[in-house]
Amino acid sequence: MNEITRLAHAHPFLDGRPKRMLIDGKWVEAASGKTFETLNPATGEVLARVAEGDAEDIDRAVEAARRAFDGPWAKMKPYERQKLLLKLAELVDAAFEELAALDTLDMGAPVSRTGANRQRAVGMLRYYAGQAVAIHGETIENSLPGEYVSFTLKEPVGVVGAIIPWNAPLSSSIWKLGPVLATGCTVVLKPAEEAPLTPLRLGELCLEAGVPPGVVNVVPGFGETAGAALAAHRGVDEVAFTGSHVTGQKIVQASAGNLKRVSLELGGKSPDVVFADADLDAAAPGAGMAVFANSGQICSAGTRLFVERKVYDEFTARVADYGRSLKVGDGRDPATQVGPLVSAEQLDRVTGYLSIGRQEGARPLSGGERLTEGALSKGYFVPPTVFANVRDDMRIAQEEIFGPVISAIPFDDIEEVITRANATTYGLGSGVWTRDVSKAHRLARGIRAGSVWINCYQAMDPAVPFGGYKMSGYGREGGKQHVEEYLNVKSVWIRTA
Ligand code: TXE
Repeated sequence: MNEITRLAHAHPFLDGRPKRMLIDGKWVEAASGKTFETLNPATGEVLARVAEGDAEDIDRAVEAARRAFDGPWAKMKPYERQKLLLKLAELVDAAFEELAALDTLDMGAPVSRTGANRQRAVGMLRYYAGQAVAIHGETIENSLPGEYVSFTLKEPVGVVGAIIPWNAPLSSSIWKLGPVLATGCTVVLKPAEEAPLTPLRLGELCLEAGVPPGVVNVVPGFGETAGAALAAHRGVDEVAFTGSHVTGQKIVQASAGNLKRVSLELGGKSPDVVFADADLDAAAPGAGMAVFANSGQICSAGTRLFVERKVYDEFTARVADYGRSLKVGDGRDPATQVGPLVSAEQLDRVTGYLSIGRQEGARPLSGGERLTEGALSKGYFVPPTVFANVRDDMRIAQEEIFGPVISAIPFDDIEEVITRANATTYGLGSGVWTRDVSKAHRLARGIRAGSVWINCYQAMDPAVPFGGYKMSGYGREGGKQHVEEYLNVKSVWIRTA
């Protein structure tokens, strides 16, 4: 951790080198020559100026990705792609402290969080390295009269446009690059404008690992320009998007021009259900960190905290105490547990919801206001907040806040809480805290969401799929299913007699 803290104070990637974009294996300026600033959200200081890609750069990158896809890359054996992924895993492992420090600087997450992600980042690449040599079709018995053999081939979809958010730049980038490299696709990666630095550094590591020119392109820029151009581009075969549901809807519309494939990992308003019989000592910090981790900027955060009425007052007080016990501050301090929000815009959004919550009649048991003492005034800090007196129909119980804000709601019985937990347009994560295996099982089946965490929250592994129901999107990341998202199935028939 000390090494990450040291790097976060004097980062070699911020040495004044221009932050260009990666197209066709080369670092180039934007065609327009434009650049934009990326800031440290803990201090408001400018970290770097970054080349600002737009439609013309996206064109160049998509062309390069197409050439690469049609070139020698297509003929590379799975074993060679596996070797590349393993090499990249090795380089990410070696540069891990540096990458974690960049995440902390660019989006604010504390080093205690970014520094704990090594296994996730490196493990993901190793997992996809394994998947590279596990891709196979099937031989299928058919019932046609005569002699026919039928089998399937799995083929890479082609050029992927990957659009990622800012809340976990390192792992979001790897989650897109892993299956691309495993399957033999090529990619144009569009980082979020709030946090482009780690994806650019990862682009350098891809080149160092020997990824051929054009296979991985990284084009930073804004959503309405670079992102929209990528989503609409007719040379792109698939868009893999992570972000808000509103932008997800735009992407689906933009994709219609050439009916490209789309996978969407969108927001959530996930229920976290605490029964009175649960181990409350474990559930209080568990339910707290289900929202306070990463300052609430996690799509699957368990923000609707349903608590069985008989322990509601006691339990919400405990979660509020837990929230108050967390150290909020600059993520570079190893003692910090909750960093700033990513931007002034997110700060406005989250503090807006804090006011809405109060106006709606909710009562903050902890937090509830922006922090402005001393050095915190320069950054975008909101403390862990627990709202009590929340009703299901309040906006703070329905809309994604994306800040460290829990809306705590009482419930009386199991069937009722399942219905209420499902009364949302989203369906990404969910939690259940109980010692009763029957209740746990009933909720695991009853909740309409892509993940159900029982007596834990936010457990993730490269081998386990993650994704949404309803307006939290479609497609899965992680697991074998993720690799399938990047493959086409071709059926082959051979008449043998
Ligand atoms: O998201 P956007 P923003 C939610 C969260 C947050 C809200 C707004 O509630 O408060 O979204 O955040 C690119 N065509 N999540 O504005 O707009 C953009 O450049 C193509 C949940 O940051 O979805 C960035 O790279 N691309 C979430 C990416 O989309 C476009 C994570 C995400 O930005 C585009 C982030 C367009 N028209 C926010 N407009 C999660 N699921 O984890 C923007 N982009």
